[in-house]
Amino acid sequence: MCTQVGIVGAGPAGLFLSLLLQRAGIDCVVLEAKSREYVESRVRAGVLEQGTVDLMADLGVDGRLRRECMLDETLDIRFSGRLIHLDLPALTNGKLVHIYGQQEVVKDLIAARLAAGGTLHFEAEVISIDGLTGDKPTIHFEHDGKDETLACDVIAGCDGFHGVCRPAIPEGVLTVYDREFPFSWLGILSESAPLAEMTYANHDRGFALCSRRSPKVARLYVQCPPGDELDDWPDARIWDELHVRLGDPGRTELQEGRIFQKNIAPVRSFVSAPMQYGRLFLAGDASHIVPPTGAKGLTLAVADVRVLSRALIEFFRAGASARLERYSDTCLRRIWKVVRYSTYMTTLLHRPPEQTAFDRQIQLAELDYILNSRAAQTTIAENYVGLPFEED
Ligand code: FAS
Ligand code: PHB
Repeated sequence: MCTQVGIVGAGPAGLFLSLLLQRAGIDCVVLEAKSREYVESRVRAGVLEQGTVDLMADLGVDGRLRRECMLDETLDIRFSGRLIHLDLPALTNGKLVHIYGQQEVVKDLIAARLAAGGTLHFEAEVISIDGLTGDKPTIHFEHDGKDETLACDVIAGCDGFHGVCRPAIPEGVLTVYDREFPFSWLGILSESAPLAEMTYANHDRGFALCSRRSPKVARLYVQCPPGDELDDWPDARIWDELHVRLGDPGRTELQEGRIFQKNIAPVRSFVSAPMQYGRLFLAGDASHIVPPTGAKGLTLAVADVRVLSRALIEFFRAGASARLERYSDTCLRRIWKVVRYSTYMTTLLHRPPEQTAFDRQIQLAELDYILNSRAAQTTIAENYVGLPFEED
């Protein structure tokens, strides 16, 4: 088998890239280790920046999103019995965010890829990649019980944080920047009406967040110790902590319901640079992880592949490699700004176990400053709705 671009991974990065290349007439093959059912049911992100929505529209895959998504025009932060209410359009000249589950985005992208006759193999686990410094790198994968090989001109490593592509880059090439926060996020989906606004809370007992997937499905998170497991968090304890941390001790505001999805995810910032090595180009979580506090992981994956697709189109059409050569630098400018914002919001809203009394006072002073400063609120709002895409 051979193709121009071998794409490892059918998450948002790999799927958006495949559609952008396919539209440009560039042959690509997507190899996904998991089943279609698995990737379409994996609950993760929920906030889409306008740039991502615009790209879906540009690709003609936004029909269901337009019908089913919710528009978020506000962002609330609760602390010490007080409320910071951000009116996003007022603070950002009319911008807002869309709420639409990542798994729904993935469904729409897969449907579009298959409808267009694009090659997308599920349960095709990439075992290794090699020949990266030549002009014909190779992907070795298992599919239908057979060992397969895919010869490529370029490999796009879109295989997430635990994939095989980043580790294929030799020792000494990558610089890794890593910060693991001393807490995790327990996330649930519940059959219950969410709060009216996207609501973050900084409480003495820790962080909490109330988002949503529909008017009848709430997406809720609580900060928990890094070693916790789901067994440590029976439903009753989750609701207790949500009511207290969201400032609803009387249990009159936040509606409870059947919890039908639970997961615990670590909170970390991770960036590996450069994002390319020979004919291998990393995109999305394969290269970077941002704390979910900023709701930016999916957005960053999309931003990477917008840059990569433009560079690959120039490379295959004109034989020019200037954009490809500066791919990593172009993406990292945005990545670090988003890591900065996500790290700031994580530090602002969480209660680390070793937090000193001094740090707690600084945190409360920062929240009080934001409450009374339009400039501070504008800064948060413009990052939350999304920075302009890097024009490379
Ligand atoms: P992905 O991890 O989505 O996709 C990589 C794909 O590669 C997967 O389908 C995987 O199966 C496949 N793969 C891996 N190894 C392979 C191999 N050897 N061969 C073939 N295929 C292979 N972001 C937010 O913005 N907001 C959130 O609330 C949020 N919550 C999250 C919760 C969790 C539990 C996790 C893990 C992440 C969360 N994120 C969130 C971040 C998340 O949305 C990612 O940023 C996003 O999925 C990145 O997309 P990709 O880069 O495509 O990586
Ligand atoms: C979500 O809806 O999943 C969500 C919203 C805001 C965040 C993180 C996740 O900061």
